[in-house]
Amino acid sequence: MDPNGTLFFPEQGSTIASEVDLLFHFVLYLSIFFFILVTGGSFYFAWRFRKKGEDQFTPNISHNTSLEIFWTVIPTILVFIIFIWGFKTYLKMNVTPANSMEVNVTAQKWFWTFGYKEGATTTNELVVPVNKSVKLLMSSQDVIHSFFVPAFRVKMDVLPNRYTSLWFEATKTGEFDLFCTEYCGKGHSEMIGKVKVLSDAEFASWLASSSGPSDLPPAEYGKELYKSKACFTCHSIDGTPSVGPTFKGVFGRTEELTDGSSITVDENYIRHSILEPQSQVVKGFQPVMPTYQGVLNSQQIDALIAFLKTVK
Ligand code: HEC
Ligand SMILES: [Cu+2]
Repeated sequence: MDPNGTLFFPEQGSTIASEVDLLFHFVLYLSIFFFILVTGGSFYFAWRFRKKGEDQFTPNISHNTSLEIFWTVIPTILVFIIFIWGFKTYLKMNVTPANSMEVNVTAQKWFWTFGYKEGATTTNELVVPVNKSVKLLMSSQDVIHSFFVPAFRVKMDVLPNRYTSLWFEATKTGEFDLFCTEYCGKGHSEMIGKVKVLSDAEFASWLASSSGPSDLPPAEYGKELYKSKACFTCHSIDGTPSVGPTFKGVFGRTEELTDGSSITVDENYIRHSILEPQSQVVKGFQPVMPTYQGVLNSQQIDALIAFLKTVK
């Protein structure tokens, strides 16, 4: 199997990938072999023993004990091989190595948030070191999502109200696709991210620089957050209508709310919209904005407000 991927498989990026592929190919080729043997045999015998004349009699064969034992024992052995092999691989994928680095994963409509115990949080980008086992402790804020990194051959449902976990060890640096594979509403197809695998040194410096406060000017930091915290998936900055109101000219705009009242967009309203989005819903929109409580700290909210003021 080519580690860079084939027509049918993405590249192999984790320790478990080649094992999963090997088992898959064993089952696949074994099935193809028996498919050809059985269908080919059926056609051959139908032709070989076709009726050749009116006075032909078929011998009365009721069974053949050694043949029956033969075609029972061989498949049983093969099924056992598949079971034991599959179970061993399954155990390996499910038992997290003790020295794993832990990352919290939060899924919500329609993005991923990753939390590191050093304080860094990222959105839609999981950053991990190479050659180190990583445990993901995952939960959802709303509906069922599913975490899938094809190159790592790992996939696990992410549920509300309970933790699920998975682990992997990346074997090469680079960027790998991350998908949500449980239909979770109309933004499901945009719930995509990246796993960025860095060398040990790069990871250490990334973690150090991402954990402290940012030294960018607030409006620029806010623009970065607009992209990295997935605001852009629902809010445009050029006036294009989307799932949420456009940010073009948002600051100072008068907004009609679903409860009939109207409000002028100011700092407090924006802060409120980010932390408690369901409490004031803009008329003409669905109440689908997720809360950013616990995702954004106050410095980040300040930066977003500064950025929104510049979007004209
Ligand atoms: C899943 C889609 C979605 C995401 C992601 C999202 N929003 Fe929203 N947002 C909405 C919707 C829908 C509304 C309108 C309904 C409402 O007011 O709750 C809204 C409303 C708002 C409003 C009020 C706008 C107005 O015109 O009154 C602000 C401010 C806002 N969002 C900021 C943000 C920020 C900042 C982010 C990123 C940190 C973000 N949103 C991420 C969907 C989203
Ligand atoms: Cu999802």
